[in-house]
Amino acid sequence: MVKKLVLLNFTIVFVLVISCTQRKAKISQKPNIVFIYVDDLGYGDVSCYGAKSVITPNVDKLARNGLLFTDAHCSASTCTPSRFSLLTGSYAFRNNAAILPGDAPLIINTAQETLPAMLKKAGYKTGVVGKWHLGLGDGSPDWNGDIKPGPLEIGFDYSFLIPATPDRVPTVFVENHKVVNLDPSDPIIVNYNKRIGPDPIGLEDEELMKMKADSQHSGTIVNGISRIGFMSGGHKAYWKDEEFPNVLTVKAKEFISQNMSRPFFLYFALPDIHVPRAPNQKFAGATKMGPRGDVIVQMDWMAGEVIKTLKELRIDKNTLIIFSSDNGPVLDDGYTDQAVTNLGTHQPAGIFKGGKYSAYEGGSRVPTIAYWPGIIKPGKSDALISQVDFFASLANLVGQDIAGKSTAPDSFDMLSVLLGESTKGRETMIEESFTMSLRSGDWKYIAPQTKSTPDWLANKDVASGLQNTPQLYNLKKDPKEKNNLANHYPDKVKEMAIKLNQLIKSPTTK
Ligand code: NG6
Ligand code: CA
Repeated sequence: MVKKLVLLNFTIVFVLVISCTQRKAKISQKPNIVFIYVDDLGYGDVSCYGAKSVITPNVDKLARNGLLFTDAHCSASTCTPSRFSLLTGSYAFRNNAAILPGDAPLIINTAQETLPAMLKKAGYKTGVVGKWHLGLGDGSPDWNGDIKPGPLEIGFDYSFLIPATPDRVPTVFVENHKVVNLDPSDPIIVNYNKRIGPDPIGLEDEELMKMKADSQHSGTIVNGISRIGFMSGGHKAYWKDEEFPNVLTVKAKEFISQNMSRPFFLYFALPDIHVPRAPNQKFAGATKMGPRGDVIVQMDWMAGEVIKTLKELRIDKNTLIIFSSDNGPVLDDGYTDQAVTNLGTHQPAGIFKGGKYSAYEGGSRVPTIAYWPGIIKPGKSDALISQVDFFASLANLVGQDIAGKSTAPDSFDMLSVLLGESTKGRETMIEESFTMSLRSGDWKYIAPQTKSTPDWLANKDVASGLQNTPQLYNLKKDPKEKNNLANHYPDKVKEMAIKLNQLIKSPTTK
């Protein structure tokens, strides 16, 4: 028996060594890396993960010809924490990262090595196009001057941003250090506490609005949509939400074609399918689900345009594309936009419970595809991985040594899993929400809630997973997290609570 096990182990290691060697032989130059990061896209929201009411041909093509993950996770069930982990390789709670207002300072320490900085060291040109939501500036950003520090100070060579979220002011694009189309005679002022300036606001001027909003989203009205926060000035710089797909896709394509002759890293952070959902007229009515369905189609088109560009430039065979989402799905997130009424039989989180904001699997288990023609064999992987692992995995891919450093403390090198050479994923993984959960083998432990949650969460129709007592689920037998077994297995609960606390206190280094 022991001999057999040793032999099996040896075979696994041997196969891994062979496939790594084969891969190394096939790769003659460093690949470009394109990370397509969708906002609020749930496990069941694309057709390759089972959606029927919306069809996503471009994402499906990636899945058909790449590796589709069934148990891959963003690190948290909200945006800022997930993005923080992705770019730093560190769990967000280590930095107390939570959903940020639109005038928050940059939360990534500029002295810390980030994913783009690491890739830059490896010779990559690095760019970010799309939603940022990691703060800008070191106090309040100077919207009328140089907005820094920001992406350029943490390792990106180029940035074109929606500064926070589409539902937060300021509703302007920021390119590198400047607001795009800023008119100096109409300076931008942003305030998250009180109304400023004469512009209409949602609480008073409902007749100007394209869609109804809740009270938090009833600040300044821009483009017929009231936002979170108040803003005055910047009228010529206002974005038009319906133009997001065109504007951002053009910027992504430009970045790719300008850097096609060298290795590049593009972090393409799509604003869809976050609220407010205002599809371009090309996509309005594309599904029977209303705007939420239509912007899934829009998102698919944007992904498709980037894929097409790589093909046209004949660099697709030397580009690794990773497709994923920053948190699970949500229907009503502040605007009345038919997401609830027109849902029909669509299951945004697939079979899983919960979604955005939730401690259940629907909060962080998201569509994830790795695509690299000729290197990644098409297939499915059930390995457990987290986006926090992309840092160490990509460092290995581009030959950067981050072992033993304080860089990316929570990131495991999962390159062989990402490329489909191994199915051995993580043994343990933290899922962050308004509490903490631990995955370990077949088990999932959800810690009792200790922190208070925002008032608005209590009124939301989401299974938040927040309870005063521990929860324990056997995901293999109960993937929908229906049967809390905590009372049946007190020892397991204790063991997992201890393990979770250990991991929270000190990161397991790569
Ligand atoms: C919440 C907003 C929600 C969304 C979220 C951030 C309220 C009531 N809700 O605070 O609409 O903007 O923040 O979403 O204000 S995320 O995907 O960027 O995390
Ligand atoms: Ca999000």
